[in-house]
Formats: sequence, C-alpha cells, structure tokens
Amino acid sequence: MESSTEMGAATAVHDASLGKEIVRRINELGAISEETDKLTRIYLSKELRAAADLILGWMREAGMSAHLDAIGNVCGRYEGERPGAPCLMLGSHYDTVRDAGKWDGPLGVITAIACVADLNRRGKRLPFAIEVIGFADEEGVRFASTLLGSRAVAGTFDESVLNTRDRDGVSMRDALVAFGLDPDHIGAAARARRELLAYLELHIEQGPVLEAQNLPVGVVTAIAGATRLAARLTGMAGHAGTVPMALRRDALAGAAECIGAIEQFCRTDAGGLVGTVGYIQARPGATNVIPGEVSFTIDMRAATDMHRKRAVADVVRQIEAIAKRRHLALQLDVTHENRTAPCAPWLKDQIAQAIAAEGASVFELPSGAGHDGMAMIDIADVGMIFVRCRGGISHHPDEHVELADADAGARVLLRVIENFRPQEGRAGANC
Ligand code: HGY
Ligand code: MN
Ligand code: MN
Repeated sequence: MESSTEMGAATAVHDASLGKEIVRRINELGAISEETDKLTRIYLSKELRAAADLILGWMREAGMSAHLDAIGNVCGRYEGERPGAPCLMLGSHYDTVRDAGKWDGPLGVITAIACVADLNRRGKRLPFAIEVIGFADEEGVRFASTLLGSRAVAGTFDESVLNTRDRDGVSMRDALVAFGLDPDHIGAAARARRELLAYLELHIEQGPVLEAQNLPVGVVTAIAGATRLAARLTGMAGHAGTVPMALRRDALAGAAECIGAIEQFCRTDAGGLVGTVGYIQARPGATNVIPGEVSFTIDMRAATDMHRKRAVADVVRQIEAIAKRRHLALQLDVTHENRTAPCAPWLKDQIAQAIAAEGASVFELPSGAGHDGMAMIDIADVGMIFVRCRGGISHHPDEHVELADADAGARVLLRVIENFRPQEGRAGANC
C-alpha cells in the first residue's frame, strides 16, 4: 500500500500551488462567522451573504460567470468548447454547523474553483462546461430540515419548509426576503437532468479511516442515509422544593431516560447504528422549577435504509413507553429523512484512475456523514472524493487538513475533470 509519502513525493514534484491557494482561501472564508470566537455561518444569515459575495468574486476571477441562485446557492459556470454544452457540476456547501471547523463544505467549493482557475490560466476549454456550486444550506442548522440548497437545484424542495421557524421565531419565508430573495421564486433554482453530465463533490472524510490507512484521498462508495426527529415531552412544571418525587411529571428527567435508552440501543446494535441527541431545551429553565416541557432532536444513521428504519421504529417505541410510564405527553415528528445515496460506478472508476495516476493507492470507503449528493442524485449520477482530515475530527474547531492533502485532493479533482468521459451518448448533447 503506497503511503502518502509516495503521494507526498509526487507532491514534491509539484509546488503545491493549488494547495497553497486553497489553504489561503479556507482561512479567509473561515473568518466569516456570526460569532467572534468560533465559526458559525448558518443559512440566510448576513454572514452567509458576505461569504457568498466572497465566493462569487473568486468564481469570476477564475474565469466563470457567477450568480446567486433563487435559494442562495452560489453558482459559477466555465463554458466548454461550445457555449451551452451540458456541464460536469462540482460542488459542496458553504454553510456551517455551530462552532464548526472551516473545511467541512468550503474545501469542496474552493478546490473546485481552484481547478477551474488552473484551466482558465492555461486557456483550456473542455468538450463540456464546468459548473461550480456552493450550496447554501447543507447542514440544516437554522430550520428543521437540511439539503435545502441542493433540493432546490434537484427540483425536490418541499415548500412547506418555508413556514418553519428558527430559534428566534423567524420563518424561512421571512428570512429569504431579508436575504434579498423571493420565496415564491425558489423553483427557478431547479435544473434539468439533461443539463448535467454528473455531480462530483470533494469533501473532507470527517472520519479516521484515511488517516488510519495513511492515505491522503479516497473514493466514496455511498452516502449513508439519515433520519432526524424532533421530540417534545410535556409534563408539569412545579416547585423544586415542595413537589414530592412520586408526584412529579418531570419532562427533563423523562428526556434523560429517553436519551439514555437511545444511546444504549445504538451501542448494543451489531450493525454500526449511530444515534445522536444534539440539541435539547428545557422550559421554563430555572434551577428551582421542575421542567414542564423539554424539546430535543434525534439523528439516526445506519449503513442501509432498512436497518435505519427498523432502528428508528424501535427507538420510537421505547420513547413512547417511557413517556406513558411517566405520564408525559409526547410529540414526536420526523423532520428529515434522506435515503442512502450510492455513488455511480462509472464515476468511482474515473476517480480511482485519477488517484492512481497521481501516485496514491486507491481506497474505497462509505460516507457516514450526509452530503448534498443525497439530493443531487435525483438529477445526476454522483461521485465523491474524500480528503483525509486530522484525527477524523469534524463539526469541531479542531477540524484540519494538511496542505499536502489539500493539494493532493485538488490534483486528483483536476485530473478527473481533464480526463472526464461522459456516459455514452451524453458528450455532445446540448442542454
Ligand atoms: O450531518 C451530516 O452528516 C452533514 O455533516 N450535514
Ligand atoms: Mn457537516
Ligand atoms: Mn459537509
């Protein structure tokens, strides 16, 4: 198994100019945050707008026409030899989780722009167009859904999400208007399958596998599906000093038992099931008041859709039993469900050939993290390239990619682009 040293040796032949440009821009974009001491850039915030303007400028510098689409995605196009040809779409997202790392999402957008800029510097045009897209809401932090940008492009955006409200009670509809977009015009972001030859995303692995294999890049086989639920337990608020324990309907104690049950169920599952409660809020939220109402989120994932759906059903039954025994009212809704998205074999082959040509071993691995390809698969075949990240850390400020690996990922992506062979019969088609 060639180590990254070989890749590093290959890199030694390169001046890592792509990697240096990428790291510089990751840091510049990573400084745009709604918080001074951490990175948080959520959908339709003024910080997301500032980030969009920065990225659109980079796209234009790289020789692309660039615009903000109807839902806030940043879109760049580098024409092929003939204007109007179908495109190889490259992308990722430019929103972040709260207290995020600066590589999750932006690495894919910035690397794609760097590849187009390299072609443009050389005056190289290809038999197809290249489009670079930065999706505006992959993480789904602000509104109880996710993949909003890529779903709008895929034509699968659910209009009902426009009425969901964020933590401050602002509806997505009103947030779009404040961002300068028209909520009734989101359909304009949709693209047709005939316009895309494929969708290709470069992304950090967000896991420890490539590091354990001592490899800088990998070929993604599939993107694991996910189910997100919103739970609300309602009991009875009361005086912390006077209500006997036996008479309480403590919503937070009930939620704690549910969370313990979810963890225990996933820990003892033999099939690699993962379950996470990432957000909880207790009301009224005073030290000396028994919590009367608690809201929390649940995120469940597994290697197959069947396994995940069975697990979700089991967990729901356990939560219902706990609520009943504790005389708590339960409201439990699925807020987001994404099926597992397989990467297309013909794209995996072309990525593998590019990795081998760059002097690294070819290694395939699944993605436990969700990506925009789960939405884009409705209008194009999907391919993904993973780049090693230190310690597999992600969704954390310590998320980090070494310069050599950022450069290696860019060189692999550039090679895929320049050697890209559309599927039979698609090459010369017009949009
Ligand atoms: O949640 C995920 O897997 C992705 O990072 N949005
Ligand atoms: Mn993420
Ligand atoms: Mn991501």
